[in-house]
Amino acid sequence: HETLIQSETRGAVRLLRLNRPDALNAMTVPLLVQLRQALELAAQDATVRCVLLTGAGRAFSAGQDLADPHVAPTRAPGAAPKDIGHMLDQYYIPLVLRMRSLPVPVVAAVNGVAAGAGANLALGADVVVAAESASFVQAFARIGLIPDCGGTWLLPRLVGRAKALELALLGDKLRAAEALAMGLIARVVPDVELPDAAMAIAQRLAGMPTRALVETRRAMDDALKLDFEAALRREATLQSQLGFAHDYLEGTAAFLDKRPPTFKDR
Ligand code: T3D
Repeated sequence: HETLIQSETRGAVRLLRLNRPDALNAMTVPLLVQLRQALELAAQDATVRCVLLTGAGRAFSAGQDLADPHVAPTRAPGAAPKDIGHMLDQYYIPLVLRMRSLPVPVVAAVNGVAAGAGANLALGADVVVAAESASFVQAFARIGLIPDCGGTWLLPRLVGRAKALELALLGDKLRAAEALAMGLIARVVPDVELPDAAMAIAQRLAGMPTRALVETRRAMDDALKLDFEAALRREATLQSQLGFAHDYLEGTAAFLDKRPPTFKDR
């Protein structure tokens, strides 16, 4: 079948590239299925310590393929409307949950426009790096939908209610520099530098204590629904577990011995 997700391994980094460049990497059912499978393979491969997600061609992803017969409203008179919630339940939600719970950190290298589900998939990564010419579009309201793939959860947390609603309601194209300025993404680099810069971040993360990184993501997400004291106690529980793990012993020993650490927990 068609390779809609290109997968490459460089050291401990698994690079996954959305690969429908002629359609701006718009998401179809086969693409969503292949991406989920690729994430599952990365999750199960103990040699993978970071996933780097990017797009082929000039876009990261234009979001749901609006011409896909699975979701496109049938214009023929009398045709039954399609339940796009079913599409979310079947394909998008498992994909996004798989990414957000991956046992390794996820870096998104946003190489061009990221619209709709494509934008929110990228924004759900742990570290989002964008090319200067990249942009983010909450395209949903323009076609009569609400932000999905976690947009309603992510946007207000990342940029606050005022900016989140402005982005979601107007659906304007947000340039990478503005996205950075409002705290939506972590870093912007010149276009030609994006592949190497994102790979360098991914390689650094891959050399770090994976389990601690993943617990950091989880603790931060969990803390959003806890009060301050509960967050303190949850930190203590997780810290207690990490304190018994190999990487803490190795990290402290390497520090005291003034040598580079070799982490292996995952
Ligand atoms: O439906 C469900 O299952 C629920 C889930 C929904 C999740 C969603 O993602 S909803 C949001 C879907 N995405 C959009 O609404 C974005 C639509 N696209 C755009 O707004 C623009 O194309 C972009 C901002 C992404 C890029 O603009 P630009 O000017 O760089 O390119 P363009 O000329 O508009 O697009 C180039 C081609 O790609 C064009 O086709 P053509 O004229 O060359 O034959 C365009 O129609 C096509 N294209 C772009 N986005 C999509 C698409 N074709 C199908 N689906 C798309 N999403």
